[in-house]
Formats: sequence, structure tokens, C-alpha cells
Amino acid sequence: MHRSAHLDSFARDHLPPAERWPLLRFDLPELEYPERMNCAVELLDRMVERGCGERIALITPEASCTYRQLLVRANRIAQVLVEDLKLVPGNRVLLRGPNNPMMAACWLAVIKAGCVAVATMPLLRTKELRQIVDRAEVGAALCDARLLEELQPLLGDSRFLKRLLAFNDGGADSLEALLENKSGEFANVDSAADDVALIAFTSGTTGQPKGTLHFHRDVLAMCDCFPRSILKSTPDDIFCGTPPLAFTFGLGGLLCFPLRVGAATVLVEKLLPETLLATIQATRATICFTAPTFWRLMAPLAKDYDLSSLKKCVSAGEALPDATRQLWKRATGIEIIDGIGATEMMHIFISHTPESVRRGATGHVISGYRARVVDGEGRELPPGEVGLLAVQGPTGCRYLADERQTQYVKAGWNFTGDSYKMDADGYFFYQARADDMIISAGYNIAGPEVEEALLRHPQVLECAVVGQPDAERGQVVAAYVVLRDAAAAGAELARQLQDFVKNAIAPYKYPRSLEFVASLPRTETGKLQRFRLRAQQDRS
Ligand code: 3UK
Repeated sequence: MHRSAHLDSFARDHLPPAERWPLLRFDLPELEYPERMNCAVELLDRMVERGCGERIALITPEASCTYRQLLVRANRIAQVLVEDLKLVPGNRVLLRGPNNPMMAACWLAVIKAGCVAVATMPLLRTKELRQIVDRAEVGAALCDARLLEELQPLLGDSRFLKRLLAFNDGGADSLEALLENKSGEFANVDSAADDVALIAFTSGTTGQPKGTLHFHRDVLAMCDCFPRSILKSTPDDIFCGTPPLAFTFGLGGLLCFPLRVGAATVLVEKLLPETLLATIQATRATICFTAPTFWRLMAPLAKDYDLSSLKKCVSAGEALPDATRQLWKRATGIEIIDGIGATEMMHIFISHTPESVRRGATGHVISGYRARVVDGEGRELPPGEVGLLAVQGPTGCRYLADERQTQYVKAGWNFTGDSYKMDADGYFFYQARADDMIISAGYNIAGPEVEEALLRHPQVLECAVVGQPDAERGQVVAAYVVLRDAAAAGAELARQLQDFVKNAIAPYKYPRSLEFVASLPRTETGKLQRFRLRAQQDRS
């Protein structure tokens, strides 16, 4: 490792021991980064030096700002961090806010100052924020004034959190008030390429959150892999979408990818399917990132909007059902780009271009990464066999002081926890989360395959399929269905849907239990919370 710029060595001290790291590969010339490098400086100062100063960087429904304006703003915030909050390189700074320009500028400022950004999802409550503050020993926080309520209690009683500044506030002790006296000139911290730049907590569903440590060079690596080989983004692109900046899917897609190429990004605080479509129309956005459910809900509405600017549509977070891909294509003519990424890997590592799509597949491994399907002992399986997905690339899993490191990384490979099969051409087909496989009367059934079949029925808006404990069969397949027309619910339609599945896939996979619900439990990142549906069953 290179000489660290961190005066506070917490992050480096809490990296897993070297023998538990995944093997890192830097197989492409663009991944040969210099030993000293600050990723925020590369994304911002360097772009202004290269002539992007007067280009638009950020767009909101109300205003826009140029690269130079964003740089001055980030510099002023960095000055506050150092001069007023007395932070030193390596200190962890919690960030909390919806997707807006201050949140973006704060992220860049924290990293320019050599501190470690710990961005948190807007919907987290005090309990979850406390876990994060304690695990990452966070000493300072920058928080959108409207989200203070859940964070404030920690200031009084946390061992670690001592300083808190609110932004988007305007009050006398707000961050904005402190910015007014700052020059906008900042001496960037000359970090090592392998200094920790951020800790991303997994949008994990149960138990203690896991913090994943990512270096300055990892941030650039995510920008130089998927966007270059698959998205092929250019300076003229306008990015938009829903994932929070606290989720690495959003951090890449809505901040780092656009800055890396001198493009613009649209930041909107709260988006619904209708407002995302209206945003694309109003901003003439060219690239949109969101989760499969959003693509599905937007498809029938698309005809009411002018989406002629839109060129690339990216789906990630969970499996994209082929039925959804076809709905969107019929509505807009655009082939969605599916991609699997993970917080541990930072961003997407298996995907496809619109031209290289294969029905039912997530895609092929992208340039810079390697992937294989292996058995329980880590032996590579032949094409067509279902096993565990293992990946390697320039980024990889390093949990913050966590025993679960040995579950994610084995023999140098990252195990995402997904079961997949690969075909003879190297296309990867998602089956299920390995621990979500339903085992019924000795059969292995992947919930997503049953969901896919149900989604083809015109009445089905959304659905989820999980295993339900059953005395006789161990588990039975249970479906939860949201209808387009809730009034149609009833035993007759339930039977029709069951028959519909029996005719579409092997009959033993049909949902023996089928319940109509008004909505499905989802995380802020668009993921279905299967554990909640299962917990519901335990109670009933
Ligand atoms: C699942 C997918 C099938 C899969 C993420 C893009 O989702 C992201 O990170 P998380 O840590 O979750 C990782 C897990 O989510 N998943 C994600 N994408 C797909 N399953 N098809 C997909 N296209 O189980 C994976 O292991 O929340 C996604 C970029 C950055 C991210 N952090």
C-alpha cells in the first residue's frame, strides 16, 4: 500500500487483513492509476482545468450550475470542514440528504479534504443511523435541514458524533452561512490512490449493516468500466434517474459517471414514475438509471410524454424480468440495459449493450471484470449448470472490521450471494438470491422465474414469489400479486393466474398459494423485501 494521506488512520486500520481481500485485477490500460490521486479532484478540478468550467454540471427542476460553480461550492465546503470543523484527513463525515446539489457538493468536498464520506439513505431512522455512526466512528455530519430530526438525537448521546451542520437551511448557524466567508480556494489533500475515500453501507435487509470500504482509485475504476464499455457516455449526455446518491448505483450513475466525462446530471429529490417521465421530457435527458419496478410502472405512462431525447435506459438493483424489458421496448422502442452491481463491488460488473442483449440474461461480464459460476467448493461449473456467481475485477469487497468478509470473499473471488447459470457464449442468467431459492417437495424453484411468468399476465402490475413453510412439502410456492385493477381480485382470478403459470413454465412451479395485495414491501433502493413477506406468513 502507498503512503497514506490520512492523519486519522481508522479506515486503513479497519481494512480486512490482506489474505482476506479479493484478488484485484487492473487488466485495462485505463485502470493504471497513479499512486497519488484524489478522486474528487479528478472528477471536478481536473475537468475545469480541461476546459469544462462553463459546461453545465448539475441540473435541478429550479436551476442549473456549471462545473466551475460546483468546484467553488465544493471548495468552500471543504474549507468549512478544515477551518471550522477542524477535521483532518481520514476523519469520517456522515452525509444525509435527498439527491440535490448541496448533497453532491458535500460529497465532493469531504473527499477533496481527504476525509471519508459516509453517505446515508434519506429514509434511515435514528436506530440505523446510530449503528452506522458507531461502526464507522463518525465524528461529524452534514445533513439536509429537512432530515435533521432522525439524526439530531445522536448528537447528544453518541460517543463519536460531535459536530453537525445543516444545509439547505439558510439559518445563521447553517453550513451556507459559514460558506459566505470562504474564498473558494482549497488546497486539495494529496491522497494515495489506495486511501479509503468512502464507506458505503449495504442496503442490507437484516442484521447489522455492513460497511464496505472503497478507495479513491475504486471510484475512478467504476467510472472507467461500465460507462466506457457499455453505456458509452459522452460529454453531451444528460443523466437522470432515481437511485439515491447514498447508494453506489446512484453515486455512480447520477454523480461520478457524468462528471468523469464532462456531462450534466439532473438531481431531483423525490421521483415517482410520472415525475421521472416529466423530468426526462423537461430536461431532455439522454440516460436514465432506475430499478426494474420503475421501468415497469413507467411503461404504460410513457405515451403521454415526449421522450425523444432518451437514448440509454439502465436497470439495476434486482433482476429485470424479460416481460418488463418488452413492455418498455414496446412503449418507447428502447432496449433497456440490465446490469448487476453490488455495494461490495461498487458498481455494475455484468451487463450488455442494447445490441448485445440476450433474452432472459443479465448480460456478459464487462471489460475489466471476470465472472464464473461455481459449486459450493468453488469449482467452476460447466455452461448450463446453476451455481454461485463469483467475480473479480479492479474493485472488490473489503468490509469494515466484519467477520462476514470470509463469506463474501473466498479464495480471492467475490461471492455476491446470487445463483446464476452461464450459457456457452458467456451470458449470465440470474436465478435467485442463493438463500431465496424455494425448495418444495425436493424441487429447487427460483422465485423470479415464477414472477416472470406471472408478470406476463395483463392483469398483473407487480408480484413477488417466496417460499412458504409447509408441513408436507417443506415449502410451497407463494405469490403476492398487485393487480392493475384491484377490483378484479377474487378466487376466480387467482385460479386463472395459477393456470396461466402452469401453462407458461413447468407446472410444479405454480404458486399453490396466491394472495392479492395493494403493494409490495420495498427498500429505498427498489429491492423487494422478501424477508418481510416471509415474516408476514409466520405471523398469519
Ligand atoms: C441484486 C441484481 C439481478 C443481486 C447495485 C448496481 O444493487 C446494487 O447493490 P446492492 O448491494 O445489492 C446487490 C445485489 O442486488 N442485483 C443487483 N442488480 C441486479 N440481481 N439482476 C440485476 N441487474 O442480488 C446483487 O448481489 O444493494 C446495483 C450498481 C451498484 C449497486 N450497489
